[in-house]
Amino acid sequence: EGAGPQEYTLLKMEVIEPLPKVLKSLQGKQVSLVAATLRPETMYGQTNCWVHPDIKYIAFETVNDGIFICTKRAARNMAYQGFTEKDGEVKVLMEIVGQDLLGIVLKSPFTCYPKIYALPMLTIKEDKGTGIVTSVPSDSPDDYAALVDLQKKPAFREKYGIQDEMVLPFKPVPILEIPEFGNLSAVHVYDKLKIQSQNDKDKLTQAKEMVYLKGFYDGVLLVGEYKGKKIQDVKKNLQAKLVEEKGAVIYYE
Ligand code: A2H
Repeated sequence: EGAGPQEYTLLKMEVIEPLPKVLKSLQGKQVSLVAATLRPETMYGQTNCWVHPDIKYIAFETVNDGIFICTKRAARNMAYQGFTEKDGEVKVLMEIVGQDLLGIVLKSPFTCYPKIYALPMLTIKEDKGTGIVTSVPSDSPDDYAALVDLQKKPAFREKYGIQDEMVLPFKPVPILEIPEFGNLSAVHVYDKLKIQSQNDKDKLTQAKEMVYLKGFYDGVLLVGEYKGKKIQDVKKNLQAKLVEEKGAVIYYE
């Protein structure tokens, strides 16, 4: 990783009312699970949100964007970036373990699915981003592998209390055309490398390297107002559009 701070697009995945039991005390407020992404141009393809069942998250109040749910570590960073009333200070409203966020219903900007669900991903790192990830299985090999794990393994769903309708209807959406990989590049490399699960670490690293460079330089959008344009030319515009429409904020770490 480079010397300077990394810029992320922080996507606001808003909890749909009525709030679930664990979040009842926040009723009446706008509550969002916030996900750090490097790929704002892929948000058209979101199918779900990922949380780690064992990671501890907090809810805290921001000045302009309602209540955020993320790791305490990320909230502290945000407190030094103007997200909270007092610089450097996070007022923790609630602590929640990931397990208790599973199955929560969300709406998220740009995706064609009006409702998506928070689902378990076991490879989320506690010390990166917000500990919450938005899932784009068309273009992220990690996301596709984790979604297939849930779709193929009823016992895995059962273990975490995930209902079939939270998982089975959600198909990867063709949003980017990448030369040689087609319009579902993550699916293409997953099949090609014969990836078995989200824990197939070495192959997933290889898969990510294969898709990333090609996607960035030669990928073309298939949907939205920049349909037909190259990603590298419109990535910044799409990030700006998300921010303007209050669907995202910029975050550094
Ligand atoms: B990306 P970098 Cl379509 N643990 O967003 C594991 N992964 C995390 C994370 C965490 N705590 N926080 C963020 N991420 C993921 C979209 C995407 C991403 C696509 C393709 C590739 C891709 C949709 N998921 O990332 O180490 C987030 O997933 C490939 C690495 O800071 C975020 O962008 O470079 C990316 O990893 C940030 O990883």
